[in-house]
Amino acid sequence: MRIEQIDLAVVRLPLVRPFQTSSSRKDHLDHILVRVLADGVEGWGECASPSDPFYCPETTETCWHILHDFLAPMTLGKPWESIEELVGLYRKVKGNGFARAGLETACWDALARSRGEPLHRLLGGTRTEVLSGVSLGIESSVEAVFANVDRFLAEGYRRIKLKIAPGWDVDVVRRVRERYPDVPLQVDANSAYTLDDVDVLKKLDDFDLLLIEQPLAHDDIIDHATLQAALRTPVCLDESIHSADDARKALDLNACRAINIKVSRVGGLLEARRIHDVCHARGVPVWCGGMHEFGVGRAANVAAASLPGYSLPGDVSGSDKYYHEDVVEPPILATNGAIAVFDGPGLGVEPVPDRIRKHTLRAATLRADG
Ligand code: OSB
Ligand code: MG
Repeated sequence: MRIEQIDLAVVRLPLVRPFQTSSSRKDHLDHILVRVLADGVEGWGECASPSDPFYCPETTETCWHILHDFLAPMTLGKPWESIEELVGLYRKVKGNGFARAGLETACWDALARSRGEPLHRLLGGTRTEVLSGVSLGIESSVEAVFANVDRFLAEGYRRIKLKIAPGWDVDVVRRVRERYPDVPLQVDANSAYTLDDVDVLKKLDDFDLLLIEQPLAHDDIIDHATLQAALRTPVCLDESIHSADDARKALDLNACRAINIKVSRVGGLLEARRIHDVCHARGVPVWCGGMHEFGVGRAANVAAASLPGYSLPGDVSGSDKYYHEDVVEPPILATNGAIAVFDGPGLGVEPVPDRIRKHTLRAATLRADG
């Protein structure tokens, strides 16, 4: 294949309800949609970076810069036969996983479409549906959390994840656990604690949690190993894992017992699959995380989560949890807490150009040969 053209668009969608984590609060999201044209076939990807550097170092603006000034010039007009070869064209680019994921996913989509095959088949997915949980933000009261839990359990979602932060942790989790004794429950701290907080974190052992996600620093695996040794609850890493090598090292150190694989965070589907493979070979459960992706990135997440090792329900919920109107058709929805894996070619959903245009803040087109 050979990429003839890359279109970038910063697209802003309002959120159905604001989302608050230990580090930021959002009422709309700006993601970059990437469209490649390769051998006359279109492919779509999404760069779902937050606009601020509070989850990880990347932002929408750094993604635009890396895509526009490095990834596009390094790939336009260059031949590649496989995604491994494509990624080799920009191997020199360090980090910047969200930016890389946007372009890489678009190339997977184009490759799959050029072969008339669904993306999950190219990846080696085995599941026909993926199990879906919800991630619930920090609220102004526990009652507001109860209302969210009630609503999403009624919709059939399989597990609840609560965002926690210092001051919004043990009491909230206790009250949720008391009210829902049997619900599969886990928590996500987005790196808001340190080893000084080990006594607080140990109290969470009482609530039969599936796991505690990224309690310590975003770039740490050493302190997490110390913490895991002190906890019964499995630690799950999110922010700290960017590659299969990171996953191998974290598992060798016993820094975690589960990994949240985000296609967006790890540079795309190829590295997501490699992380899956490392974990699967060791019997370590993985699940598919999300960054509130629009339909393009969400469809890529569904394809990733169709791999056999995704044994835990993920954060990939129906897009109606976040958006009134998504940018793709058909909309991605969960039924009884599961999302069907799409069987159309490529991502299996079609971006709707008019909707994308309506919400575009900035756009650029880059072509091979200038
Ligand atoms: O840590 O998993 C996270 C959203 C934004 C930033 C970080 C995270 C999240 C989520 C939402 O938990 C997952 C989703 O529903 O897409
Ligand atoms: Mg997380």
